[in-house]
Amino acid sequence: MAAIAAARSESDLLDAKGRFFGKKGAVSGILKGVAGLPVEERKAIGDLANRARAELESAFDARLAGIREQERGRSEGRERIDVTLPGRAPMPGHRHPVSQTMSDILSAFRRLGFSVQCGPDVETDYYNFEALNFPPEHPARDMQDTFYVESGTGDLVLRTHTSPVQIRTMERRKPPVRIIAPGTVYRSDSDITHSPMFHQVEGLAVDRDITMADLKGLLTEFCRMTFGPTTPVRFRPSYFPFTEPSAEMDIRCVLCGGSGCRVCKESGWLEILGAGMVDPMVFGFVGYDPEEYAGFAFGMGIERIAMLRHGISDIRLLFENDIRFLSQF
Ligand code: 2NM
Repeated sequence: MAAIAAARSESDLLDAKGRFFGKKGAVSGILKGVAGLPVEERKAIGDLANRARAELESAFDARLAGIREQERGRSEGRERIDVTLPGRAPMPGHRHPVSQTMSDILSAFRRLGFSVQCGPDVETDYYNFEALNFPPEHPARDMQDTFYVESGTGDLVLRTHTSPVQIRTMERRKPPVRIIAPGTVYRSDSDITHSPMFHQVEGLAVDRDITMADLKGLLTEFCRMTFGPTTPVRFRPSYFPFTEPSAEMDIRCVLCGGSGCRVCKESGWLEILGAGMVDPMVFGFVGYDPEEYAGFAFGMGIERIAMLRHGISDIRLLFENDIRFLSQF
């Protein structure tokens, strides 16, 4: 009884039980001895021994229940949940500002009737330059400006624009065509406004009676959807090898409202995109008859638009992936 009372844990108690009730235990010895006693003593001693065993067993059981109860009380104290503690806030991520801007631009053009087309990042010289009417000595083809891929044949490049997607689509499909080509493009250029890897959306519409008025109408509507319904816009003449005539489109400076600031270089206007009527030479490469069809095309840089939207002054911030910077958008 003293050993039972002294047990502090379940394993103490089981040790004690083993000592008395085990094969060579004291109680087991007494019970075994009963059989060898003279007949006249056997019944009395046997009864006493059985009573002692029963008492010890119920004392063990009671102590075991007591120890378990104590242990439960201890662990409840230890493990109690403090429901007044503040919760663990989830840390949801969000889309990169360039991805957000890309999605918004694609949504706008989808609403205007365009469907999305994609193509490879590694292109042939033919699709990236030749079919787009770049002359053999055009400066954009220079090793300084274009990333060439070591292919043995020397005619693979990292695409410098997504226009090759338009060529590939026109090769496969007859007009009418209304597509936009989003994607990653590469140019060997790096400073606060240029990254060697950036993103573009280009668009193309070809049909029997497309005119420059369609180009102006569509792109004006796009700018109103993207920059606000009263945003003033203007078109300026420009030049691209693959369009004739060509234009650049500006919006009223979103930062100063036109009065002049550092971002718009005191002009009051921000350049948003390049555009033009597809050059008949390009139609020649894809087998469209320039007498039957006309089209317009345009292209814009996504990082530039994301930077204007959020007032970001250095393009490299977009690609350093510092979460303290990105989580602001
Ligand atoms: C621009 C500006 C003007 C353009 C032209 C074509 C194609 F394939 F149809 F000839 N795709 N994209 C284009 C025209 C792109 O980006 C500033």
